[in-house]
Amino acid sequence: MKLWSVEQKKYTSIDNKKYETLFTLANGYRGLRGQLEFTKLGQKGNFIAGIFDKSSAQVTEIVNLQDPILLNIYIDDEIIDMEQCKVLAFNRRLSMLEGVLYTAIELETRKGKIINLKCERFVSRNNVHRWAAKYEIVPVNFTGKVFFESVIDGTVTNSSQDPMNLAKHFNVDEIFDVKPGIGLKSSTFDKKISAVETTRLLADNDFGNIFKSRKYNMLAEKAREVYSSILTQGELYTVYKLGVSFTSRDKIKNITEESKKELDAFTVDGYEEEKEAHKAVWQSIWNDIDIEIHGDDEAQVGIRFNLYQLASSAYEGDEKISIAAKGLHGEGYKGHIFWDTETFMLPFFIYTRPKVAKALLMYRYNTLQGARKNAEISGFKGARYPWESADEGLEVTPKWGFDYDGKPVRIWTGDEEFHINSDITFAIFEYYRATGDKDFLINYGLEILLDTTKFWQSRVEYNKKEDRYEINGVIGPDEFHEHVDNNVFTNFLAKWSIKKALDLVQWIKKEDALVLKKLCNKLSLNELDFKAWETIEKKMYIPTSKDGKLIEQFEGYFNMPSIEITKFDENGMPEWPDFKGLKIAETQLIKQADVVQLMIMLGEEFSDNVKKENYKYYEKRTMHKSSLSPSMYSIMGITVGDTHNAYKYFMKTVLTDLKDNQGNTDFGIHSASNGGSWQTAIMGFGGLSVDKDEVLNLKPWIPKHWDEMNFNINWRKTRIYVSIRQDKIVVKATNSSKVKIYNDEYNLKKDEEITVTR
Ligand code: IFM
Repeated sequence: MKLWSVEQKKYTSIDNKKYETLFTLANGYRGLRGQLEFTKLGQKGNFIAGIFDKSSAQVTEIVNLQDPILLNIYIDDEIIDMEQCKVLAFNRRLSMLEGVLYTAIELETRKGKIINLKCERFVSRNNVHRWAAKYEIVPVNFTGKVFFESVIDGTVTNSSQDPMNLAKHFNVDEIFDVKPGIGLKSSTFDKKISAVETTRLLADNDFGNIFKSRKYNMLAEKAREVYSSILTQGELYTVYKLGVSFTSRDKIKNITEESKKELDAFTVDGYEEEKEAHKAVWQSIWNDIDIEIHGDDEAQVGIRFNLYQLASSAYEGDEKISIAAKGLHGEGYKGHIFWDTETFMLPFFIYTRPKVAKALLMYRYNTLQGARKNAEISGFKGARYPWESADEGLEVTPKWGFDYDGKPVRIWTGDEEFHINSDITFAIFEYYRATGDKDFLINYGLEILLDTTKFWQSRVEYNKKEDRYEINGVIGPDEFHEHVDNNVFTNFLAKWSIKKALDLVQWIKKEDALVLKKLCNKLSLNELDFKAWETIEKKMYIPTSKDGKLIEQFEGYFNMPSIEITKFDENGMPEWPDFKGLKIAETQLIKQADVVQLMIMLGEEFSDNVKKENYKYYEKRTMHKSSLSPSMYSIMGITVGDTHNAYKYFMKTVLTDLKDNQGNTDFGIHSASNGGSWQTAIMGFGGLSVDKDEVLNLKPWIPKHWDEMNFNINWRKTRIYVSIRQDKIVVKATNSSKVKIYNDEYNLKKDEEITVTR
């Protein structure tokens, strides 16, 4: 169990927000932050994917909806409250295997009454509309009256602890009595998206109901039902809170009625039955996604935590939602979707749960209209995906932020971080290459590719003097440097993407010429455009050093003062060097992997020597101020045979939230670093890559103190099992397949296990 759990052993209210993030329960449809019922300190969160609103906020943001979790327990007139009672025992444990949060506490009230509580909570994966909690209660030293007060709180706001940004995003439309049970229906201000939460308290003990009397109230924006009971000292009592949620996004006629019906059905099925079904779904998810690490418990729990959070954040049942940078775990980055999804998380889904990968890519297809609008607004053609995206694909990056003194700071990423377009097209090919899903490529991927290429065509600038195409005034992945010209990451991927579009045009002409005809019509494209694309692709400028070995992150980068990192903190991460009176942006220090990121994404485009030289150069200048960075350096280090930092970067990534090493776990999970953790394990330690001839290649290296690492991946409808030990590699496939191990080719027969010794 230890290797499947995340535990909190001590209660300190200052840590509540962090643990609420770590203990969030989510099923991709929705996320409920792991707030403890018995405290008011923290930042509650009920997010349903796809529900965004702007109204009085700075930009469109994910809506923190009415809170259905609240349960107050009173012993006579004393409320059970962590801050008012003496905490005699405390333990919280997230079982990642089951997707269940367990809480065990013993509290003594100010009048000396001791109560023992064992609680469970889950957000169902079996039926995404259901969630539930169970409370086992023992009055330790008293017999007497206890009240159970269940509340749905409609007073919730976003940014509740940030006075300048506090905003309410919904109206409470209806509060109702489900007799028994309560309901609250809300609707967002801008788009009038309705959400209904209904809950019911049940006291289903061996001898039946323990509730004596019930009272229902509507208190302003809160729905409330209270039950009284007489509890006997030393006896065990069980109370359940069942919850059901529907929204108008579910395309159901009457969501209030549906919610009541579903609550009855849930009551009939019962808590335990739903929990078992939920656990069974998690078990099957784990069969797809687990990575076993033997010989390093911290790494084992760490990697599972990241896999768990990725799987929790996605839902294949809705192709109009994607995973936010902070998952369904908090309001950080306003619930916006970044390149984090395609570049960091998607590989995990492509290789373990391809249906989810497709749904995530469909979100981009379904937001193409917004991307077209972005291009138009900024004076370009085609489709320009937003750097930060919400429900429509429109650019929602805030234009301004504020520094500590309240001084406005212009945020340029939404204006200049163009590489998002190619991050998406890159992901489309990654998906297609691993799944062979032609239907997706023809009906959706192709349109994205053509329209984003049309954008590049209008965005590039021709430099007559140098006879080359340039992309100027951009921000690359390294966000320390703004308004730069010819960022290699941006230019190289745009060039790669244009080439892919041209290849695809040739391919579709043979495969299904009608599709191309229709698309040319729809997107106003013709052969002259394709000719222009060819020229742009050939003449795209890629800055390098004079000897061609070092890639210059952007034009002029090598002329800036070179300040190297020489000091590291106790975790081996860089400390700020002396800037010698310069601003960061005036130095070669970078925030996160940029050139190295490119060499990982397009590994086959760069020689081993180029990778090595660039890794060495940029590692000394990368501050890893984004959680997206260390994983990329871990993978590249292993690739170029410099393994001395690989484990350190891996642990930094997998423990990003568990150790809160970016200091902002309070605001949500770091989803990209969840994805980076998977990539480091599989592409770094597993050494998985795909050759130019599209054969899987494994070149594993695992840290000396690991005994073995085992995982599964899906490759073109075949599941491949890989076990890496210090002295050998064991591989097995569910269909006959070809794999390379350290560049030697093996033809696996169906279900045959091969062992390659090192
Ligand atoms: O997308 C990232 C970006 O690369 C660095 N800043 C945080 C963003 C969201 O995670």
